[in-house]
Amino acid sequence: MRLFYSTSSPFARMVRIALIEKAVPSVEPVLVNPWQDAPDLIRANPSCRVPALVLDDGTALSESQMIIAWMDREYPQPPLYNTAALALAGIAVGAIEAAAAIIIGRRATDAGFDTSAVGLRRRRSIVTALDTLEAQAAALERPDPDLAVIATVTLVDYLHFRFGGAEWMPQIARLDALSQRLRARPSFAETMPTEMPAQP
Ligand SMILES: N[C@@H](CCC(=O)N[C@@H](CS)C(=O)NCC(=O)O)C(=O)O
Repeated sequence: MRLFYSTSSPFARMVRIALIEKAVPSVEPVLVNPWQDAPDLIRANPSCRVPALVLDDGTALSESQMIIAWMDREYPQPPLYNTAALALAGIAVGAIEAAAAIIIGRRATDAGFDTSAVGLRRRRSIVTALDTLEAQAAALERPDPDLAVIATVTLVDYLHFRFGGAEWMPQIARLDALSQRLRARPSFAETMPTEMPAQP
C-alpha cells in the first residue's frame, strides 16, 4: 500500500497515527505537497488532497475518515470506534476542518481572512470545540487511544503548530497534558506536525 501524506496535514496525521497504532503492515509513505499537483496524487484522489491510501489491488481511498473506517474494519485491533468516541471525534474533526479552513483562507486572500466574518466564525468553532473537549477531558483518558483521542490530540497539536500564542486560544490545560502524555507513544511522537521540507 502507498500512503500519500504531508508532514503538516492534520488529516494525514490522524491516518498515520491509526496505521501505527494498528500496526498495519507494508505501507509505503509517499511525502507529497498537495499544492504542487503531483499527477500520482491526482490519480489517487481527484481532489488532490492528502491523505490518500492506495491499496495493493490499486483501489484508492481518500478522505481521512473513510480511510480510518476502512482500516478499522480490516485491522480491528485495537478498535477505534464506539459511540462516545465518535461523538467526541466529530467535535475535534470539525475544529480541525475549521483550523484548516483558516489556513486555506489565508492563501486565498493574503491578509485579513482571520478577522473576516467567515474567519471569525471558524475561529469561534475552534474555541467552542476546545472548551467542550476540555470539559470532557476525563473521557479521553484511556489505555489505548481511540478515534476521539487521536482526533483531539491531532487538533491540539495542530493548533499550537499553526496558531501558537494566539490571544484567542483558550486555556486547555487538560488537553495539553493529554497531548504531552500521548507523545510517549511512537505513533504520536513520530507524526508531530512540521513544515513541509522544501522540494525541488
Ligand atoms: N476532508 C479531508 C481534508 C483533506 C485536506 O484538506 N487536506 C489538505 C492538507 S491538510 C490538502 O491536501 N489540501 C490541498 C488542497 O486543499 O488543495 C480529509 O479528511 O482527508
